[in-house]
Amino acid sequence: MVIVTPRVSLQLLGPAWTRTFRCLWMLEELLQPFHDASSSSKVSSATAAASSPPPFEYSLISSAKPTSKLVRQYVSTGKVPVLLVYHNHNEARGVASDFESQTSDTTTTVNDSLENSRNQERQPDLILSESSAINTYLADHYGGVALGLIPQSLSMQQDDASSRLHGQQRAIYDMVVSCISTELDVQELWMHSKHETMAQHFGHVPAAVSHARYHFVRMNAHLVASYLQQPALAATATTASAASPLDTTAAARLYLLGNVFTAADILYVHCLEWSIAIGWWTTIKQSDQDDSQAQQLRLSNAGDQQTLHDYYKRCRERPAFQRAAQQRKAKPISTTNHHPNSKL
Ligand SMILES: N[C@@H](CCC(=O)N[C@@H](CS)C(=O)NCC(=O)O)C(=O)O
Repeated sequence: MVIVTPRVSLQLLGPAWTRTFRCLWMLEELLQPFHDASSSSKVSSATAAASSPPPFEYSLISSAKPTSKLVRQYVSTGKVPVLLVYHNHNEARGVASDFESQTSDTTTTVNDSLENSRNQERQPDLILSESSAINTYLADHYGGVALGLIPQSLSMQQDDASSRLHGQQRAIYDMVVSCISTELDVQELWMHSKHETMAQHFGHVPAAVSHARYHFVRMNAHLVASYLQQPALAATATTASAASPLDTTAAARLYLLGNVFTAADILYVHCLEWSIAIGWWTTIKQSDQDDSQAQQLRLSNAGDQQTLHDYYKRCRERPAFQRAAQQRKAKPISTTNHHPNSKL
């Protein structure tokens, strides 16, 4: 009997309570058609495409903590997540299984073990850091375009109207991802981590934190008004595939880029989760019940607030999110990040 195995083995380094969760969620979204195909009578164009085995298998190396020796072996900054890509999964299997079998040991033992096994194994074919770059790579290479998780980029060979439209949508995807990464994540949420959560290392700077919070509200208002409350982008039905984010509808869209969930939503929802963990935003019901929370994220009107709340809920109800969250094991996003120079 011929056993068909995935062609690629992926290892995702980082605890699920860190930004690693974004990539974990993406991996589960890419595997969704295979879950659908194995479950009863659900048939769709996506599940039809899942009649072959998944194009990859992955393991989450959750004990690869930020700044740890293990992570620094691959990325000198020690930042997680890190994605290791191995073509020919048989050769990589030893590393993953050796490592995971010892994750209950101390960090030092685990790291030493991995270092030893790693020396005997081949290097990954690709090492990637930066959560949004990882997700873009995963979606581009492992079926994300067909699932609508990322708009197809413009092919140099196909300069017809349909390709141009997809190319434009890809540029909008890049714009939204860049906006969330550099504004919400770095300038606002990270500013809170740095100057409040880790104030003992970076200094307590209340003015910087309150300014960051003000801009966090501003950027959310922008994302709601410019994306979530806009109709899905104009496209003719004939140019949009079933799974394309380019759906047409006069109603407000379901997701940031249209009526199809994309990697931009993963990034945004993760930032919203983070903002909840630090008390910058609660769901409408909670905040309505408690006036003392009036300082928390308030968009310009109740409609905006409701839009964001519904969107947040909708995204988190996705089966792929649920599976990823299961791996996070209900641990909240950490608000006690490690100092960059700490040795774990
Ligand atoms: N822009 C990076 C940020 C990565 C990052 O800062 N990760 C944190 C954990 S969520 C980390 O590893 N921190 C350790 C450090 O800053 O040294 C991404 O999106 O992946």
